Amino acid sequence: MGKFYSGFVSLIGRPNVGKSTLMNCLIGEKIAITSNKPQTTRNKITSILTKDDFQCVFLDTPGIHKPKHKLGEFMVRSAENTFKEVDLVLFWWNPQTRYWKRISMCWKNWAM
Ligand SMILES: Nc1nc2c(ncn2[C@@H]2O[C@H](COP(=O)(O)OP(=O)(O)OP(=O)(O)O)[C@@H](O)[C@H]2O)c(=O)[nH]1
Ligand SMILES: [Mg+2]
Repeated sequence: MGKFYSGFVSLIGRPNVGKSTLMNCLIGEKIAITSNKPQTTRNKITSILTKDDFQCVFLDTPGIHKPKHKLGEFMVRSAENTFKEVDLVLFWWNPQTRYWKRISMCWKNWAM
């Protein structure tokens, strides 16, 4: 029997960039709600892709935005919290934004 690989992958980015659509595509089923309205995903959604030689757990997350209320704060926090749970983060991001700098700093702290 060959090697079996497994890991956790978080999907992170601005609202409405296609995170949930990509996860559904990778899994081959409609697990997460998708729509053309930003902030459709309100909480972390987990799905598992199992193949003969690997298993991948995807974490779809709410879009990162500047929160205007408690629900928004919860959504952004639930996305950022996945950083601590995963082996890999897939980012949809403009690297010149301030948020990206903040994440790079957080990432360094977590990696130490
Ligand atoms: N043209 C195009 N549209 C896409 C693509 N992927 C997703 N969309 C559309 O973009 C919109 C948003 O898709 P979602 O998957 O809901 O986006 P999301 O990043 O999960 O959004 P939030 O949950 O609000 O953060 C939907 O109308 C999708 O049909 C793509 O690759 N190309
Ligand atoms: Mg979504």
